[in-house]
Amino acid sequence: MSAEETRSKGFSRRSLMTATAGGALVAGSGLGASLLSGGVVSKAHAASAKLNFEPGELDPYYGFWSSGQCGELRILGFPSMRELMRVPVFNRCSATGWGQTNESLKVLTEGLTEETKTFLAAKGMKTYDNGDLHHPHMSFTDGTYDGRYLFMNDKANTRVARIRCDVMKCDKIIEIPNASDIHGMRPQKFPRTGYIFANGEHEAPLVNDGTILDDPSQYVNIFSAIDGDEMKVAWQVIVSGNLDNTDCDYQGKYAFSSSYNSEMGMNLTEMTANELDHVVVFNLKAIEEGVAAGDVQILNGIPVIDGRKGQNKKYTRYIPIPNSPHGVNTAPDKKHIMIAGKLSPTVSIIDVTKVDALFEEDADPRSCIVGEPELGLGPLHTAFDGKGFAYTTLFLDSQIVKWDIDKAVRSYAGEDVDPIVSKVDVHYQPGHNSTSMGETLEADGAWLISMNKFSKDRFLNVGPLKPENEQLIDISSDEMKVVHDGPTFAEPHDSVIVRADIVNPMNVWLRDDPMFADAVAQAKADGVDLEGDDVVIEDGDKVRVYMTSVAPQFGLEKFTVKQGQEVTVYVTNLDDVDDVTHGFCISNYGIAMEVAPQATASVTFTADRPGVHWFYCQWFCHALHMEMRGRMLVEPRNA
Ligand code: K7E
Ligand code: CUA
Repeated sequence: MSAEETRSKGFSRRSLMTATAGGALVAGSGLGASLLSGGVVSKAHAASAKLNFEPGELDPYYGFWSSGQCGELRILGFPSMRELMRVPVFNRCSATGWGQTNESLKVLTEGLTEETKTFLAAKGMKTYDNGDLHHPHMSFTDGTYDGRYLFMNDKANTRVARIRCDVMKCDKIIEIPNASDIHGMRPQKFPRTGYIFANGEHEAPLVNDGTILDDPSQYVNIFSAIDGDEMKVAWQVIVSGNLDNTDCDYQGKYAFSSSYNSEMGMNLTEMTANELDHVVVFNLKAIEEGVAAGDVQILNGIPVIDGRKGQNKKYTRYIPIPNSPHGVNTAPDKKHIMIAGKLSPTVSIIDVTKVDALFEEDADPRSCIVGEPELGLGPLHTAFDGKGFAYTTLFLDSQIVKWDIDKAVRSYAGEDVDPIVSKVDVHYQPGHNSTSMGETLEADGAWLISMNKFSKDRFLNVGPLKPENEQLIDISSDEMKVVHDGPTFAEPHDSVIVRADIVNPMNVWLRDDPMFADAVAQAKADGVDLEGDDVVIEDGDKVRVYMTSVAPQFGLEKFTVKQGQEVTVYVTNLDDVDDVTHGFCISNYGIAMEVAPQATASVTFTADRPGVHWFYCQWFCHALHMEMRGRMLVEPRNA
């Protein structure tokens, strides 16, 4: 389905065009006139017509929302803004058992460094149970979303995660060694993803073992390229300055990271002293060649290249940018990259066709800047409509500014043109904004979401902690129109809006899914048929309980274990009907998990509390859902 058709189901531009061609139907009406002047307003009508959704009507887009310090990914129907699902990633989830089931613990632990595992084990923890998820982005093929994966960062504990879009579950989480606090993160756009580029935000000693402490001159920052298929760090680059956000070009040649605190200051005054900070350009081919040639140090198994300012190699270039730049956003024109000035009222426009020249000797590092429009106070992030316009959030002005990229370039070249098209007030203090398909070559210019940090008076008061406010803006005409306020809990930073036809999740699990391959292998070793047997296998101090579930019954009405035994319960949901998910919860044992149709889920715990403990289905599945229960009998140790 094309973007056009997706957006305008039921009110298609094509049928309008036909009507216009027919003439008399709309002659003289405002609609007819606007269509004749280019069809721009027809999109406004199409978009507005689809703002209100009838019950049961599906959205034309998926929204994938970060949740900041909640650590999960949220899926919305867009533009209705109906929250469809929460996918636990870096957080502990009470409903699904994420962080407790063996399947999720494998994902949460296998990518941690040995040092972190030791550190956590001393606290009795297997993994971190918090995260700070800022930037979700979908994998690309040839410059547009391909529906394979979503990738996201954890600023709190220096991790990058991947969600499989076929089941919408996280299947890989890796900690990034050598770096501190992954912030900006983007997948490679071309030819495919490929690399995931990840910025280490905070500077620290490269070997951070306490040998170097209060000596900032020895701190460094680390940029990482992760192989998104393998979920392994491919290489890293040491850079100067704190890395903030990142994006890459549509040629597959360069990545760009904004960098505040080029001063490498340790306090606010030091960090904001310079008028100019910089954007670091990473030359992917040169870095790959340097890694192949062995111009690296190997740290924690990763080849690390020195790309600091002043080294005279071909790996990086530093473009001076005013002032503490933040957002980095590549336009769908394949040519321009927008760097938001944050403390400067400007957005600096990099022309990617002029970046090759930066790597020649004695090149002026600002020769790739082709525009620097002054847009308003506190520019943070920029989105695009695919029609030559850019939309930048102004944090301090509480506005979105729509501006003309071509006019900004011409104005920088000396022509007397004003690039600003219009501004709209938002409520209040916007951070990221996203347009429908806006970070791809298929940007369709229908919608923009402004993700505002403060809601203040926009909703009923819920106490000192207020929700954020996300405002839906119709951008199909020059005048941007706020058409919906959406309160959100802490704290979506960023989002991507993906055409619904690109995303095709399954309705039930496949029995050979890798997510529960370990359970299948263990059952096989025990001679158990997961899809038929309900048995208890005692193996010394360990007990393995295999149980099927078909609404409204578990395969076992009771099982007996001894106090102190390590018990693993495997539940296989044999229902293969859409939406018949079961849960497995053992009361007063702190055990609960989700078992979706055709999945096997497992949980391991020590049966240290003797007595009768009911297990029950915690996912309402059937008229007899309350009856879906059984007993775990725990024999006292000395009985
Ligand atoms: Cu601007 Cu973490 Cu993307 Cu938030 S960052 S706003
Ligand atoms: Cu099974 Cu509720």
